[in-house]
Amino acid sequence: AQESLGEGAMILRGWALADAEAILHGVEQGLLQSGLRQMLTPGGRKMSVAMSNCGAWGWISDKQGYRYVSRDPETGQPWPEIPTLLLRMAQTAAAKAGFASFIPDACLVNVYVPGARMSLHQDKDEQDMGAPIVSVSLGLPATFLFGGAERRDQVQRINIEHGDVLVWGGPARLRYHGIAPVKMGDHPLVGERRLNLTLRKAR
Ligand code: MD3
Ligand code: FE
Repeated sequence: AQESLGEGAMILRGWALADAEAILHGVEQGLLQSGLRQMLTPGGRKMSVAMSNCGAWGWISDKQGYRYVSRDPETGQPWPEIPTLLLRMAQTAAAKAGFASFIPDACLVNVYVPGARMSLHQDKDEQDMGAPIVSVSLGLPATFLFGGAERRDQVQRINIEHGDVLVWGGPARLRYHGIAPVKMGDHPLVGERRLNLTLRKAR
């Protein structure tokens, strides 16, 4: 099933379900090399979401700001590779939403325990705003907050579940968005957490 959330935004419900276990395994292999960490905002506050990356470029936040870097600052090593199945799944999802030839070079791994949240923000650190972002959600459900082009714009609440894939491009690419505090629960495959994988073209 696919639903449009307005121009450029599409939800592919259950698109990742069949591959969820293999994708989770691939991502967890990478986390053995580049572990999860709670990054600091430029203002010096610890984020509630734990993060890591895979791909040629990884997104980081610290007191210096937000940016993409080719090495994990914790290890000094390159980030692990994007699991092949995840990469292919993101490309077919992007094509389905109308974005052919999407070549992600970055995948941010977000892990939410109950209570973790992501406040309303725009994704502006990528060089090519013509490329979409594909997001894959695994584990506990969440309420996705989808705003407009301005922070003050009204916010839609959208329930996102295990296996849902969302594609954001075109006019939706710079819309404000966030995640409401994740509720307690225990997912049979993923446990007491929510994973979100966002595939991006950073450079
Ligand atoms: C809409 N992550 O990592 S993914 C992020 O579930 C982020 O962890 C959330 O926002 C999460 O930056 C939401 C969905 C998403 C990602 C990028 C977008 C929605 C977007 C860019 C533009 C508009
Ligand atoms: Fe975002």
